[in-house]
Formats: sequence, C-alpha cells, structure tokens
Amino acid sequence: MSIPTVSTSRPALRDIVTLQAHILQQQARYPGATGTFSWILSAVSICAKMIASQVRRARLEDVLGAAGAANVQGEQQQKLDVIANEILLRMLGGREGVAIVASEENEEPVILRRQDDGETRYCVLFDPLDGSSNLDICGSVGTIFSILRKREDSTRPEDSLLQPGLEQVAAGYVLYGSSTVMMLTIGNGVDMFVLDPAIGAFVRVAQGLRIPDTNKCYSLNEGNRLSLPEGYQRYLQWAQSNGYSSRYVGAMVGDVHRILLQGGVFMYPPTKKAPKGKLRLMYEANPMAMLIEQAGGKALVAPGERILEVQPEGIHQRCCVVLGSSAEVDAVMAQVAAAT
Ligand code: AHM
Ligand code: MG
Repeated sequence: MSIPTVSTSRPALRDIVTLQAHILQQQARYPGATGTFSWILSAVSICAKMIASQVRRARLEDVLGAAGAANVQGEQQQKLDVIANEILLRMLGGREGVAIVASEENEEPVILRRQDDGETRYCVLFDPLDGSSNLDICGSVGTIFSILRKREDSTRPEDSLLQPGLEQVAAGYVLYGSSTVMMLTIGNGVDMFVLDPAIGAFVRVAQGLRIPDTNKCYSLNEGNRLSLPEGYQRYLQWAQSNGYSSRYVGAMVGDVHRILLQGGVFMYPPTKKAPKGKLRLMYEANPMAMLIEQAGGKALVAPGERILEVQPEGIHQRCCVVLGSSAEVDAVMAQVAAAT
C-alpha cells in the first residue's frame, strides 16, 4: 500500500532552519569557536521573543504610555521602553561572555565582568525599543543591537565601547510589526528570520539578502524640510520632480526594513532642533549601516564619509544618517556636495 502524500507549498520539515540551528551552522565555520558568541546571540533571540510578547499584549496588560521619567536623551520613557531594557539587561547580564552592555535607556554602560582570564568577551549595545512613540497607535517598533569584541589591549571599558562601527562583529534588529522579524549579520551577508508563534522559534526565510540598487522612494520626516541643510532640500525638490514616493513610519526599524527589502533611501539629516542629527551612532546608525553595507548598499554621514568609519567619542553621540540603495544614497549626496 502506498503512503498518501500531501501536496503543500510549505517547506518540508527538513528544510526548516531555526535561528538556533543557523547560529550553530555559522559557529561550525570557525573551528576554534568556543560557543561564547553563539550563546550571546541566543540570548538576544530570547529577549526578542519576550519583548515581542510584551508588545503584543501591551494594551491588555495596561503597559502603554509614559513611564513618568525621561531617559538620558531627555526623551519621555514609555513603560515598554523600561520593560524591554530590563529584559535585555537581565538576559545578557546572565551570559558569561558579555563584559559590558550599553543601552539607549541608561546614561552609563553597565560593566558586568572585568576579569582578565584570557577568555574572549563581548560588548553589547542596544536600543531596546526603538520608535516607542508608535506603541500607542499599534505601529511598528523594534530592537536594534550591535556587538563588539572587548578589547584585550586596554582595561578601560570606554576603549572597548568606543570602537568604530567597522569593528562590529555582529549587528541586527528585530521588527515587531505585523509579524516579528529579525535581520542579522555576523559579517558575511544579511539573513532574515521570522518568528513562528506556533513553534516559538525564529525561522530563517532568506539568506544573503541584497538590497535593490535603486528604487524611487525616500524616507524621512518631511516636516523638518525647511530646517534641513540646503543640499537635502534640493534633493527633495529633485526627487519630487522625478516621480519619487515618500514613505515614513517614524520608527527607524520599520523604515529601514522597507528600504532594505525594497530599495530607496532612508535619512535623518541634521535639523535646527538636532544640529548633529537625531539618531544615535552606536546603537542605531552603526548596526543599521553594517546591515545595509552587508546587503550591498551604502550608509553615509556626509559625501564620501561612511557611518562605519566614524570614530565615536561618546556612547550616546548622534550623527547624520543617509542609507539605502547605492544609487539613491549617491543621488542625495550629489545634491549635498553641490550645495557645500
Ligand atoms: P527613539 O529611539 O527615542 O524611539 O527615537 C528614534 C526614532 C527613530 O526610530 C526614528 O527614525 C526617529 O526617531 C523618528 O524621529 P521623528 O519623530 O523626529 O521623525
Ligand atoms: Mg531609537
């Protein structure tokens, strides 16, 4: 008797690769790897699941709205900012391989382990809940993270933290949108995972993702238009005369996700209110720049100046961000260069 087969377009079970399996596959490429780094990525994925579940239940649990305090940037903390921050601090704090954590929500980095026992340790920087003003309206929010290797040649924590983005060993974000998506790079391309709520695991849905070279789409807060430097105003004039579309979620993770998948350019230039730009270099711009470059795009602070090459001076430092498809970033920077 033949066994009936069920025809389905879903991947066969043997083809499903969870984030956990993906991390182990990557680890196997480095014969000397101890698993320390993999264990940290696994902690990040558990945090992502916990935060996703909190975000989904926020209104039911009555954890929407302001927590009543301002963070180090002087911005109102939402209750969920505080919850997401606690989850990451506690979970990463429990990982032996994490030496230092730094968060948008904490003025000072947290030094977890100082011992100098020859073990490789890491620094994890994160924005626990980016775009949290979107929470009250059920809009997209996200977690952004950047992982650096702790420097062995210095005992000063700031030397380990204040490394340019080029030194990142991994970076990524989790988007809590209509589904929960993780984008991850460990320096050899960008892979995408979707949280399958039925099995409670992130499942790999794309490998070696490439950003389209061009797309007539720009993403910025156009309300700032009149306070942008002249080159950016000229770019908008040019783009609008050339049939471009405008898309803006107001949460960097949501906006960059669209650009990464569909192409175009995301930017947050300097404004009168934020003369150095609004976005933070270490845990917003750098991880996004690494992802975009790993996908074949560009990420600049000014014409010819990569975000990843900026030498940081403070963990909460801000910078100008222009990133996306190569041709679209070039189009912005051509106008900026022409105006200076
Ligand atoms: P946050 O980290 O306090 O949420 O702020 C960062 C957010 C980004 O997600 C987003 O790109 C930007 O701020 C939006 O700013 P604006 O409201 O000025 O357009
Ligand atoms: Mg943020």
